[in-house]
Amino acid sequence: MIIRDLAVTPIAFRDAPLLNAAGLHEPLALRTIVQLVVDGGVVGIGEGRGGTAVAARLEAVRDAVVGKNIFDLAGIERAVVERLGGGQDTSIVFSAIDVACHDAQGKVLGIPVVELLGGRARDAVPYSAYLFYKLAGHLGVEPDAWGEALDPAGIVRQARALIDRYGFESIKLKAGVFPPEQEVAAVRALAEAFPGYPLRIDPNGAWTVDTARRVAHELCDVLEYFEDPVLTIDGMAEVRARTGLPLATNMCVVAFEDIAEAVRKDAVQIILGDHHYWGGLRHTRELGAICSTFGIGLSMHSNSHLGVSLAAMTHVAAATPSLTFACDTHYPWNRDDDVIAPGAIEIVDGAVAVPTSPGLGVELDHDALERQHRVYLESALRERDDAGYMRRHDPGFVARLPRW
Ligand code: GKR
Ligand code: MG
Repeated sequence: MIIRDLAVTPIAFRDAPLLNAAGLHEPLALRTIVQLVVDGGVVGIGEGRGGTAVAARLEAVRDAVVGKNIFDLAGIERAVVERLGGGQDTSIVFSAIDVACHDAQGKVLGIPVVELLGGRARDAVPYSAYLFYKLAGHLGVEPDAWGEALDPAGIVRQARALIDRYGFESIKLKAGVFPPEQEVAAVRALAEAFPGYPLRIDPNGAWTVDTARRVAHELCDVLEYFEDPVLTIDGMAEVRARTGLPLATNMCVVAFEDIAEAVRKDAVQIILGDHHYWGGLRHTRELGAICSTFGIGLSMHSNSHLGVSLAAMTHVAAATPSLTFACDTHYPWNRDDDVIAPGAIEIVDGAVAVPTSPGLGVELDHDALERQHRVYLESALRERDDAGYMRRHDPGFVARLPRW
């Protein structure tokens, strides 16, 4: 089953004015859709990070990938690394191709991707309600239907809306936006409004060790885990030593070579894997095995994404026994502009049922793909710039970490 072509389609889709430590989400978010055309009319699809740089790197590896067999993932990875060099930018490119290869493999064999990854550890994958501080609407336009969330009452309202619609059973708050006391108050309000729900807070390294220690003291009775309170492995090790709270990261352990130091220093008790960064589905399964070896928990990070990624995340999470936490997803924020045919994948009772049809179990809606590609072409947006957009809202904003 030889790859005959690789089509790369950069897309843009609507996003809400969500706040984080780096700034403010722009009106459009970016992704890249890849289609691998294989012998016999099979087309494997993948979704990866957006922006011109990623699309250009994918274009740059096309001739290295064309002619390879979809089952030769190691050979395809070697060819991509030879062309681009190692490192995370290359992992990002390979992972989109890896997902498309898995989709094609499943279609050829008539089995879902989860079976290719070793079989299901679960039939449905739980996701968490991913809350953000949020402006009422994008700059210069009318408020949107989500409403404003700038204080504890707004955050509880947002949680209620997400839980009512999707049935989520755990909650994550993106923090690092307001002074920590305000964010502690928001988590306390969530604990009161949703008793017994596992809660997480993630300020993306916006706090010093002292601030993190203070927040840990205030929230230790309600947090399931504390995500990236500080930036570095050493900082995380210090917070862990001083608080005993389980710490999670998608910022200081982002590749296999970071794991040894984190283990040695007991800096991280949960790694947030993400196949888009960790080199695809197979390597994410391997991450699960390494985490189990060292007694580290595994959860899943997300970024603004659409349904091809949600399907891939669901298959790999279902095939990874050690992934025992509800995964993050931005899907509720972005799904209105999805490029997959509707009906194949849905969050119900806080979880996504693992698709049972061949491959990823989702198909591209080619009209929708063309529509979102046009949105990309007609927009000036080529790379994500949360800080730049934030400065249009607050000219004094400096994306400095740690901030408090
Ligand atoms: O979408 O603003 C966001 C998030 O902050 C995202 O960019 C992070 O990568 O969700 C992510 C995280 O957990 O750090
Ligand atoms: Mg995070």
